[in-house]
Amino acid sequence: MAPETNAPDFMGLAGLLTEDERQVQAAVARFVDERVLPIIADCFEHERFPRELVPEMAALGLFGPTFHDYGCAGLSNVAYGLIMMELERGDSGLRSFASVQSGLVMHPVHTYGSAEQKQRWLPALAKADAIGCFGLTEPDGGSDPGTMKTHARRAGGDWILNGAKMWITNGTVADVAVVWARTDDGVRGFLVERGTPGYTARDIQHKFSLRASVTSELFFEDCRVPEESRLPLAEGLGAPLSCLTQARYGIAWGAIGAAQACYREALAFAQQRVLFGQTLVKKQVVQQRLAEMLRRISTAQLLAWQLGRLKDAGTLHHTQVSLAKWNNVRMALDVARDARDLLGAGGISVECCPIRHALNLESVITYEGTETIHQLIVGRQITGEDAF
Ligand code: TGC
Ligand code: FAD
Repeated sequence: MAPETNAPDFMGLAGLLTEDERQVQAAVARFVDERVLPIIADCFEHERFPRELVPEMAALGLFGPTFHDYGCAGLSNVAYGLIMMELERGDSGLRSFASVQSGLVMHPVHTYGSAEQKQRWLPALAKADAIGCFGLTEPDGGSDPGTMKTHARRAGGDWILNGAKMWITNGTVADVAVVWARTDDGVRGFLVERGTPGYTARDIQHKFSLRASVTSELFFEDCRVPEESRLPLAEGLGAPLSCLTQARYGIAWGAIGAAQACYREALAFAQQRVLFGQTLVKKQVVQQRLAEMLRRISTAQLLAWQLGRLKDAGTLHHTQVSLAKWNNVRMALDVARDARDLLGAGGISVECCPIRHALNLESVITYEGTETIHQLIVGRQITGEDAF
């Protein structure tokens, strides 16, 4: 059978999926085609997060889909990855929203929370009756969270938080913030509710990337939270870093969707653009560029799929996620930039998707560990030497 070159699925990823996984992917693809693509360029241009889509995403079961309890769907990790891939084919902003809600908020509550915290928050987060955000990065540097300044001190049975978090997705729309702070006993996590005295959030304006996503600063000034709001099982920096592994896993899949969208638009353009008496697809250099995009997308797909298999088997190591996040986001950014160039001048318009994806991917390659950080994580795994 001839390989599929339009989606593209050249190496037959679809054939490696279960029927359930294929159905999940098809449902999310339909949602993206019908509900996201018609509005997303306008949202990006006008710096608007399409919040009206969130209840529909919840109804599709896209939040916390791998959990088997609290009203979640109990899907495989491969299915979760496919969800991320389809959402990011729409826009990195929507995938970001889902990454944060599932990987950075539901995951820590599920893994490190008390029975009461889980009961209170997980069903609400799954239904998007509550929105969450994750505050780790600080104004003085995100790559080294071990040096965070935000701190929490005990005051009777409560905790008093002081500090600031920066570049926080969903910050001003969140009902609950997972906040990481230094204490006398090491790093601890707190669930801070919107409206708690001393906790404020403010949007970061003038972004030229992820314009269809809310990014905020969080401030804590003598913010008092009860001991019941501390995540009891989260002890040390390993807890927030384990959450990053979940989100990075989703990004390794998501970036493929962005690349697929760019490749398809470049291919369609090259098939109809006539220059020097021929369509662009008849030019050797153009074929080489399209083949290069396809090669890189195909290898990223297989990498992501194997990552999902390892995660489903419970044997995934976080350094493998680093390698895939680095590879797949770099791939997507390069594909988006090249697709933008193939479209010529029209490629700078928001009416064509590659410029939007390329600008978004400038954030994606920075957040959840910059490319350099992931190279150093893999380097440390190879050599045993810490070169941060
Ligand atoms: P290090 O000594 O390496 O680690 C401390 C402890 O944590 C363990 N660990 C991990 N566990 C699970 N998953 C991971 N990814 C882990 N990485 C490390 C480690 O084994 C150790 O455990 P133990 O028991 O031995 O204590 O800590 P370090 O201070 O040397 O830091 C290493 C480094 C640089 C890799 C880490 O700080 C890092 O990953 N920095 C990058 C920070 C980052 O990615 N921030 C992301 C913020 S959230 C975000 O960007 C959301 S974007 C959301 C969206 O919109 O999609
Ligand atoms: P820095 O850490 O200051 O890094 C600056 C440069 O130094 C980078 O090029 C980096 O690669 C390089 N560098 C760092 N360390 C080394 C080294 N050892 N050797 C050589 N070079 C090095 N954070 C959250 O906590 N929650 C969120 O929801 C969230 N959402 C985000 C949304 C967006 C749109 C963006 C852009 C960021 C978001 N972040 C979030 C923050 C993100 O995780 C950080 O931006 C990222 O971790 C990098 O931190 P930094 O920006 O402070 O850069």
